[in-house]
Amino acid sequence: MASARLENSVSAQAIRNGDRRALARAITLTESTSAKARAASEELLTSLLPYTGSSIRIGISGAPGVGKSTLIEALGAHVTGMGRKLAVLAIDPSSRRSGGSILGDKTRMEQLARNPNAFIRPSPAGVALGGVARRTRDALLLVEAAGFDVVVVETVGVGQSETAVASMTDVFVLLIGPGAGDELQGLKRGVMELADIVLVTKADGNFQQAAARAAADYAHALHVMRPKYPSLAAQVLQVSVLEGRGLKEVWSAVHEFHSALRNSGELSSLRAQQLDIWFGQELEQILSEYLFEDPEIAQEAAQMRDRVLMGDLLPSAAARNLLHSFRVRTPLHRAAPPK
Ligand SMILES: Nc1nc2c(ncn2[C@@H]2O[C@H](COP(=O)(O)OP(=O)(O)OP(=O)(O)O)[C@@H](O)[C@H]2O)c(=O)[nH]1
Ligand SMILES: [Mg+2]
Repeated sequence: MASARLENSVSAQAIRNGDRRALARAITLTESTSAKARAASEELLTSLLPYTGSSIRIGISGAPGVGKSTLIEALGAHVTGMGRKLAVLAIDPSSRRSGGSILGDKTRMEQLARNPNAFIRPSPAGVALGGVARRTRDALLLVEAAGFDVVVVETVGVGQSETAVASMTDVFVLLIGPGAGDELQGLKRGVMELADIVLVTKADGNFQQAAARAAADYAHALHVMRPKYPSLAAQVLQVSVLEGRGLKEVWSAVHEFHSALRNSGELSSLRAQQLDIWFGQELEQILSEYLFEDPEIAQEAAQMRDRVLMGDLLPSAAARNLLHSFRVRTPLHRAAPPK
């Protein structure tokens, strides 16, 4: 089995040495659904945990075509040019494109893909958002242990994926197109509330005036919103990658925002909060995996669901009944994690 081979082949030391093949294999291991691979991956991550956490974790999101890949490519060249190492991970809701892959985006990330100080990892294909988020968190720890000190988690803005990205990054950058007056109407307030930096893209040529207007509109919208941090205001910037304007400022803004969070102690409370969310999600996820591993429980669950859908049974009562059956049927030793 491929996973058995993988388990033996990834050493924590190789990851710490920055061995890219080991890193890629370790990420593949976290994506495997086999119980053995998962145990191996958890063991690897546990031994690497002390070497994680020191990167600047940046979330980047925006509508399809807004300029995410173009910006990340340019930003990547800029930060690696300063001697940093940059990793790009993607959260791509799998429904959007089959095999959703930022690597497939050859035209705009190909330089970065060849850059020895950059590492690009596409989102695993065919997995629901919850699964992708879980694996991306693991991948984030792995790239940190491998010495990447700037990590970008990218997602296309289609709804919930922004929340997932914001729940695992330090600074959330929302990209907005220059024709944004109308977009502002359509944009969910919740997404705006996540933004630390709003970046109006393509502020060049014919778009320049529209971009300036959009920037003013967004600055106003942010101003009237409840701030995310009491002492640190979200900001709006304009960028043109095409004309090479505003890129340095974007990096400075991200870097300064991050430093401010760190100095005020808000970074450590943010990360603690994120770990809490992660823990809660894992509890729910693993609990339901245990439940459905038992075929009789799975069958009972299907029956309960039918009754719920018929309006015959309250969802909370059904869930409680099911957990009760599970507890009665499952001796504690069987509920131990698979070794
Ligand atoms: N004028 C102008 N066009 C840009 C700029 N940045 C990106 N574009 C163009 O916008 C289009 C989309 O850019 P991408 O970087 O692929 O956008 P994306 O957000 O990654 O798109 P998806 O991956 O499909 O969600 C491309 O045709 C780019 O050339 C810019 O600064 N100025
Ligand atoms: Mg793209």
